[in-house]
Amino acid sequence: MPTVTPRRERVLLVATEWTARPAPAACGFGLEEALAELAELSRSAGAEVIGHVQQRRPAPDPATCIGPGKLQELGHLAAAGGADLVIFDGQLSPTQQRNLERAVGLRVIDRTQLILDTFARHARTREGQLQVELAQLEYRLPRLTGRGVELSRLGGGIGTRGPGETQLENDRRRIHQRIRHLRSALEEVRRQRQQQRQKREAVPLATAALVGYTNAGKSALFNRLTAAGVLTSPRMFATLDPTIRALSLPSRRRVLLSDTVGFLRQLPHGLISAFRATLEEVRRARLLLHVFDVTAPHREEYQRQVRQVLAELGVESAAEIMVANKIDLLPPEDIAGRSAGAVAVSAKTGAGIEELLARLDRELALDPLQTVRLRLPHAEGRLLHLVHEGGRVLREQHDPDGVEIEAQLPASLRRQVRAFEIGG
Ligand SMILES: Nc1nc2c(ncn2[C@@H]2O[C@H](COP(=O)(O)OP(=O)(O)O)[C@@H](O)[C@H]2O)c(=O)[nH]1
Ligand SMILES: [Mg+2]
Repeated sequence: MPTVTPRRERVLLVATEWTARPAPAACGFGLEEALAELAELSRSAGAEVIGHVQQRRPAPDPATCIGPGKLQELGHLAAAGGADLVIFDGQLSPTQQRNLERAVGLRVIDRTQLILDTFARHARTREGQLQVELAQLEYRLPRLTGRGVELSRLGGGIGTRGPGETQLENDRRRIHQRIRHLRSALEEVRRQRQQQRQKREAVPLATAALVGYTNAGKSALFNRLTAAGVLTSPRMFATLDPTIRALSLPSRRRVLLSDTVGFLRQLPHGLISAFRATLEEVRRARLLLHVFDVTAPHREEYQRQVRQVLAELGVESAAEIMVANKIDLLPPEDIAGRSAGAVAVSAKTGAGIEELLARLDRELALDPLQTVRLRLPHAEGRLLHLVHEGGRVLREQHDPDGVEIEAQLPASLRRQVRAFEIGG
């Protein structure tokens, strides 16, 4: 029997820019960048992009987001290209979404739904899966309600009102039930995660975190690196969390590597809190591997977005290694020009991985952990915070004048608190 591969969904993209609205601060995304990003996200969700429509206008149309002319253009494109789905950049109200679906005769979703779908597909931890489902349901609820309003307005038609409303009520009740269930399951998973972290932290190992814009290839690189670095004592670091692994560097030094998600501009609300938990690992990292896709036309813009997320997380002092990924997609003569200052690698072929491991080794050697005793006056709250954030506090004793601390600090951080060291 011939194997059947599911056909990829054919999608049309719509990017919009509202000229009467000031662009959100620090958002360097114009129409071009927004389209490129949307195309990448769509492909990552398994779709085939068959075309796009752009619209620049003072403000969105309340009923259909884009204007009537553009809507017609979209309809023609969809018919001509045999589209299955339309994806809008930005957010659609439930009403706009419904009106658009009716006008184009196709399913229409917005960037938030696309992102939720992508993350649902890629979520590897139980916590991630629960959180994404929760965000998806929360997104769906008001959209159900929207249809409820519409149905009751239609009212009267035989067989529409009663059963329609009942069905909606049932749907709503089921969703609320599921949401309650997900919330309590999440609480349990978080508790376990906290316990795991405490166990991990009992072993003083440096953590390196992979950061980088969505699709840069962090997870691919995570798999490549952890396959390359032989795990010495797996039982010791066994963890339920598949996004953290111990790996052993050429010097035999061991390091915990963590994969992350959530580096994306304008993240859907429900997901922000989800990623806070995962990004906690980033805040604890001594070293960041900032991965970018060398082939992405707007890679500098993506790097800025990543740095902005890092700044929001309060991560500013960790050392950073830039990693230019996907060099297998470039002709050899173009690689050096596009990866200046970065380690050039391919997670796919394994090219450059040895160099990356060696580089990691060197960076960690430059910043070894040292045990120190400090006495910080109360006025030095900022330094106390730094010590907690960047080091591992072994003992802490408060008295009326200040606080005495014994901690393991990276050498770089120790230099900042040298004035407060005491003998011991
Ligand atoms: N050609 C090529 N594709 C890659 C490479 N690394 C990752 N990819 C692809 O890029 C996409 C995003 O990778 P993923 O690891 O999920 O990115 P993440 O969002 O940063 O974790 C996937 O389709 C990968 O197969 C690489 O080195 N070369
Ligand atoms: Mg990933």
